[in-house]
Amino acid sequence: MDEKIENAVKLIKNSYQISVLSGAGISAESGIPTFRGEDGLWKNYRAEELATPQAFSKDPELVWEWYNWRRAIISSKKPNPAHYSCAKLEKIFNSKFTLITQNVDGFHRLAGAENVLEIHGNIFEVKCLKCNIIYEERSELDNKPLCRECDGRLRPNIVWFGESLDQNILTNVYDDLATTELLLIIGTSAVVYPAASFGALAKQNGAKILEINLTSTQNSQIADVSVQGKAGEVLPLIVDSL
Ligand code: BJW
Ligand code: ZN
Repeated sequence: MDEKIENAVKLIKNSYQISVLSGAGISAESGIPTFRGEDGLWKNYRAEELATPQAFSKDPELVWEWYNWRRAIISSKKPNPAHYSCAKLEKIFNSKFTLITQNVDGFHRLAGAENVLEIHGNIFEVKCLKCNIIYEERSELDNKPLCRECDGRLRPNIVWFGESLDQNILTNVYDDLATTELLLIIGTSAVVYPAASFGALAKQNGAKILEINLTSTQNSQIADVSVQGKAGEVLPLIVDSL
């Protein structure tokens, strides 16, 4: 076995409580475009230009067009071996396992994981700007969707730049990062805060860090083991050796 994989297996075996922080890279092999890098553009817009409350106020139909395009892609794809390996880890560690994801595609739950903290929301949920109701909406939407309760304007239930993350979810995240013994950081460029700081925080709190990514990131420097490769290939190798 590759030495890095062997070391990764050891890190997991030596832990009683583990956590995962995932980003867009874990869904890349499912065929979901990541945000940054070559496939991160949509009609020449960057995510930073569309995922803001200002962009939505200025041109809600454009922002909905982007989300409807992404909703359609995600609906037509499925979880990959990396998502299933995370669910397997939860089966092994039971209540001593937490999955923190920046992804809004819902693939971790679809693959069977239960203790999932979706810190940036879920693309299949909508929020009414008039009555504030949040509900799941999987059916196809037009670019000017209205609330089923009050006819108010809907937005995606997603955390945009400049918006606060849900306080209850954040409390759970920070509680977890205070006690976890190992944080697996999978497929995130670690440039968007606060998630970009979770690795360093866990490390300060005494956790070991295992990173899986195609390239190096700011987390590579603090990682105890950093494996460069595809999550859908590397993670099953590790988990199936436990
Ligand atoms: C693979 C792979 C394979 C590919 N296998 N790997 C402190 C300092 C500076 C700025 C701030 C700060 N605190 C807050 C801010 C402002 C801002 C921010 O961070 N800005 C930065 C850009 C500098 N943060 C916020 O506004 C957050 N709110 C907040 O903090 O509120 C309080 C506050 C507000 C204002 C000021 C101060 C405090 C909210 C952030 C919300 C982010 N939302 C988005 C879009 C909405 C979701 C959606 O529509 O889907 O979430 S942005 C977008 O980036 C999305 C992602 O979840 C997020 C992270 O991206 P991710 O997952 O890392 O993807 P990529 O594409 O960047 O990387 C993919 C990685 O995978 C790469 O590394 C590849 O190599 C790898 N890879 N294939 C393994 N097969
Ligand atoms: Zn409403």
